[in-house]
Amino acid sequence: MTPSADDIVVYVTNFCPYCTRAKVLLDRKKVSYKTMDITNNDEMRTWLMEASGQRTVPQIFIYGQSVGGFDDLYALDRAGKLDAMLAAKGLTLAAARKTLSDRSSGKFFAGIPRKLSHQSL
Ligand SMILES: N[C@@H](CCC(=O)N[C@@H](CS)C(=O)NCC(=O)O)C(=O)O
Repeated sequence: MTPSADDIVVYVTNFCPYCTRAKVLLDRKKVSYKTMDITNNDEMRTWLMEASGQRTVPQIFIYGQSVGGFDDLYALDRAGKLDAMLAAKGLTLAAARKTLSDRSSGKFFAGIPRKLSHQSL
């Protein structure tokens, strides 16, 4: 199935240790995500390079936003930003980052804007 901007997507190839590490990190977060194997798909590889600006795999997209490879995902987690991004379905990356800074202001509930909190995630 083709991923949409509502999905968390990990583009991978065969025999890719960094891909495995990215999936293990996301598994630990208990979020569902789609894995797209682009091993023999030159067209997708070309698209991915353009979309991510990087030529290695994995490439991770969180709700349509390119976050880079495993190192980038890990850095986001270490910086305490990944959980909010994963919870911020439907929001842009910028909004997800803002969510973190606004969390204590009362505008947000459980990491998502109150006005969206009635929607299922
Ligand atoms: N810093 C990158 C490293 C990714 C990486 O080196 N991936 C390997 C496969 S496991 C790759 O794409 N190698 C092909 C290349 O470097 O062109 C990350 O953390 O995702």
